[in-house]
Amino acid sequence: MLTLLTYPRNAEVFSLSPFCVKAALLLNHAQAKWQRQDLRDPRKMPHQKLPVLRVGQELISDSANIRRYLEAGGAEFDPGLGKRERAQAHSLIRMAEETLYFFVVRDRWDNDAVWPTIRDNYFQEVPFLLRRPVTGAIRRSVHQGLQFQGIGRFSDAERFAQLDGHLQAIADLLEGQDFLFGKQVTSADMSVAAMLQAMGSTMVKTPTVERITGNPVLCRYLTRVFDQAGQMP
Ligand SMILES: N[C@@H](CCC(=O)N[C@@H](CS)C(=O)NCC(=O)O)C(=O)O
Repeated sequence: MLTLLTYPRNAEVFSLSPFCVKAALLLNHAQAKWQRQDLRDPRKMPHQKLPVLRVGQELISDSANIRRYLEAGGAEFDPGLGKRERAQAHSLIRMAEETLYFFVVRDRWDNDAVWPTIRDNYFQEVPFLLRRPVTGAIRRSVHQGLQFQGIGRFSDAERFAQLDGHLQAIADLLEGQDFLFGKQVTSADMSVAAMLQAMGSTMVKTPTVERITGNPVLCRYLTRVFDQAGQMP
């Protein structure tokens, strides 16, 4: 039995982390037998990040490595896609994980309206009296990361203009079809849907959240991807 080491649930959502959700989608589509084990502190993990897949004594860190492991065992996440479409799927995955993801992080960590829920949810195991100083330092380092990545430097207006462009591009790709490459879920859907779901499920209804929950094309798409994936532990 494989074990996915994952951040805990966020209400109905499999995990607070979209990368853990992506890993769960990959495992379900590969029809693997797996279970979850929730962690809040990834510091003992190979990359100090989650998800991690435990296979016997081995720890496979990073959702892309988990994908490669499942493919080595025969899983096929892009059935029917040719070379050009596989390259396009690869680009969409990079857009999801290296662009959309940072909108989620910015909305959760660098937003005073959301921060108390992050502090008291992600860090509920830190004793109450230590929680503010410990989490304050972590929040400052995430803030610096967002400045370095660049998204932290945009005004709200600039950021929303960019986000609207990304979301419109996804909606345009979905026009007339169920999934990004047609009738079947592919690897690109697993990354894009995981990021959109995270963006729409931040614990406070921010303008970013409303851009997902108020968009019927994206909401229907998310329902299709998660319905196809089946039950997750
Ligand atoms: N490239 C990694 C990204 C995983 C990742 O960024 N995980 C975040 C949660 S969404 C994490 O564990 N962060 C902890 C940290 O950076 O300290 C993957 O695809 O699995």
